[in-house]
Amino acid sequence: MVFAQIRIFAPMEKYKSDTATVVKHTGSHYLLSKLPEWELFPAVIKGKLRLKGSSSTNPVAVGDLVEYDKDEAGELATIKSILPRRNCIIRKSTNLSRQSHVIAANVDMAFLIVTVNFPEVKLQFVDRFLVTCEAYNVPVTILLNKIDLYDEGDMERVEAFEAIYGSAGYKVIRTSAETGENIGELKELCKGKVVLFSGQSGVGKSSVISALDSSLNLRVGEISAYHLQGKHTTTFYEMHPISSGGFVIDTPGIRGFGLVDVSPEELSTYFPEMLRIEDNCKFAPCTHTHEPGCAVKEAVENGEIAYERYESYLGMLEEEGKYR
Ligand SMILES: Nc1nc2c(ncn2[C@@H]2O[C@H](COP(=O)(O)OP(=O)(O)O)[C@@H](O)[C@H]2O)c(=O)[nH]1
Ligand SMILES: [Mg+2]
Ligand SMILES: [Zn+2]
Repeated sequence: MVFAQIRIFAPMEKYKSDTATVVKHTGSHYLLSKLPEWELFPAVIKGKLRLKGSSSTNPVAVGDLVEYDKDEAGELATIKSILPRRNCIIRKSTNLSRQSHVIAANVDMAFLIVTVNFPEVKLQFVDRFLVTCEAYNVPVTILLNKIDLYDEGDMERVEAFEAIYGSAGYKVIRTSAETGENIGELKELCKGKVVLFSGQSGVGKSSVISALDSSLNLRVGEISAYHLQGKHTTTFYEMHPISSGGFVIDTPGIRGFGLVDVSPEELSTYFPEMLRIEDNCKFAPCTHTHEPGCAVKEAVENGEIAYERYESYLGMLEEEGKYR
């Protein structure tokens, strides 16, 4: 134990290794920290630094592990390279746009927050987000928030939502940032991890994060990100440490969620409930649209696969085919 302490606090030891995680991006500057330590220092990028083959608007994203050099004074770091990503969350603002944006990299878990009312959930958004998580290797859990607000009719929709996504294979947790329902469980899930919170504007991302750690002072009811997008200003993402353990990334107002590099041929493999059974289709590859002996269509007909999910699949298949 004594050895462990000496190591952590020895000053020379601290900057010996030269990799750190990007925790914030503001314009031309980045803030880095050697997680799980939380000691921030500024960094810049000199020249052009691009990931091979990437058409992303941001070469370095929050969560990226980077190699850096420090200047003589040891104050400003220069990012030299980005280490290979374990995973990332990436989107296009519209299907037509060529450029993509990496929201975060190397996340241990994404929490997708939804509400069945205030605002009403858009399944298209949900399914596109989930497909991206599957395609880019990010484990995802759905939080059904504002559970304290719902009347009987809303609760029926809560149950329908849970049935659809539960049978697809996703964990759905009911939460309330207002009453604290299941916030304790959420704290446990965040411990020792870097987690991302995403979801439509107004579902309670900032509120849930504030419920995890009230000292974070995140602005609730913030709509400025929405206005900023309208003015073509970049929105910035930021990581925060939470007192019960772990690091969270809040994402401000995302309106659309366009898929990046998901081909029509592989799309169904990103629907876990389709992936599980598509070996049983008579034809391979099978688009699960018109082919005879299609196991996916059969499962939709007998209710094993939710019709809503199949409909989302068809919609994405058409969209992705159109803009290739
Ligand atoms: N009753 C209730 N209101 C909530 C809950 N979570 C968020 N809100 C409210 O919903 C609005 C939007 O919340 P905010 O956290 O800013 O949403 P964000 O846009 O996803 O970050 C605010 O007025 C919050 O007070 C909840 O669980 N219950
Ligand atoms: Mg917010
Ligand atoms: Zn099929």
